Amino acid sequence: MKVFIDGKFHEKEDAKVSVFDHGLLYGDGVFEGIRAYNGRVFRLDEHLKRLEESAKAIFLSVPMSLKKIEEALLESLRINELKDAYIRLVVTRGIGDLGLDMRKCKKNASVIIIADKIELYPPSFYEKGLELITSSIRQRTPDQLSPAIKSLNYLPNIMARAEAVRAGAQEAILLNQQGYVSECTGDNIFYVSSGRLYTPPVYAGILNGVTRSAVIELARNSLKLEVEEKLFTVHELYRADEAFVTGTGAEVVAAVKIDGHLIGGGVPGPITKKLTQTFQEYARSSGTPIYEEVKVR
Ligand code: PXG
Repeated sequence: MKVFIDGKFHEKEDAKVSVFDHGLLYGDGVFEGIRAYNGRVFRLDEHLKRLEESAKAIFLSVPMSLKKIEEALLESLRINELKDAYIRLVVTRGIGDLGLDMRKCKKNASVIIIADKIELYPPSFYEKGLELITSSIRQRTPDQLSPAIKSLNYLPNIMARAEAVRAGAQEAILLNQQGYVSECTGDNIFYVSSGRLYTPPVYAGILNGVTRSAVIELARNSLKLEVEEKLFTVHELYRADEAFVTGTGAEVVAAVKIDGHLIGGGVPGPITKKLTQTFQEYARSSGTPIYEEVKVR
């Protein structure tokens, strides 16, 4: 495997950053998790735009243009001969001294691209659905650091995920400081009631998920379903007909048990199944081609 760091490709064993990189010392940096399906990168422009916005929010000047990052990302996939892949794009603050001051990072920020084979979740995940718990860890408030920034600070999410695993569940729901549902540790959340879809709005304190946006579009345009972004509590989840989570890794997967409550009888519901299938077909037939130019008429 070859890893891109600041303009050069390195073998996996030699792909290293300095111990003085503020990404390591302070989690000072931003990232994206991106997927390629069948030779095409899914919603690359949206991921690059979110990266740019995250970077801007933390005064991180990305040392490459988005066009150059796109080229490097596609080249990473080609050099590793990948068609279906998971891509981790990271921009760290770069090398500084042992102080918090970002001005001490004299060297440019570092751009890292890791393109790896995708580790698919087991099929039972999709057939049976997931169990979720509500985490004791709350989503941070937007006045601390906006949850819309995909930064290298994932410790709250990691701790919440560990809480889920200890409880025998797969994902954890983070409530915001007002007690409303925000999102899961690496996924956004939806529920279905009387044929309508509901998901927390961005102001609930969520990452504006690329999969979430695609699912909202597909639900409205392809499946002709109504989708409402609104604040809700776990109570509405417990009494929902169906619930599911969305994310780059998981795509669309049913949540069938939440805090011990069975959702929709404890099996994936018809709308979730239809959305999972519609999303998978869409993801496998759209996106930026890795190996050939798009013919423009
Ligand atoms: N919320 C949070 C907190 C996330 O980290 C999502 C929602 C879903 O967003 P997307 O844009 O992926 O639909 C995420 C995304 C991993 C991994 O390695 C995690 C994410 C993405 C890719 C891989 O666990 N989180």
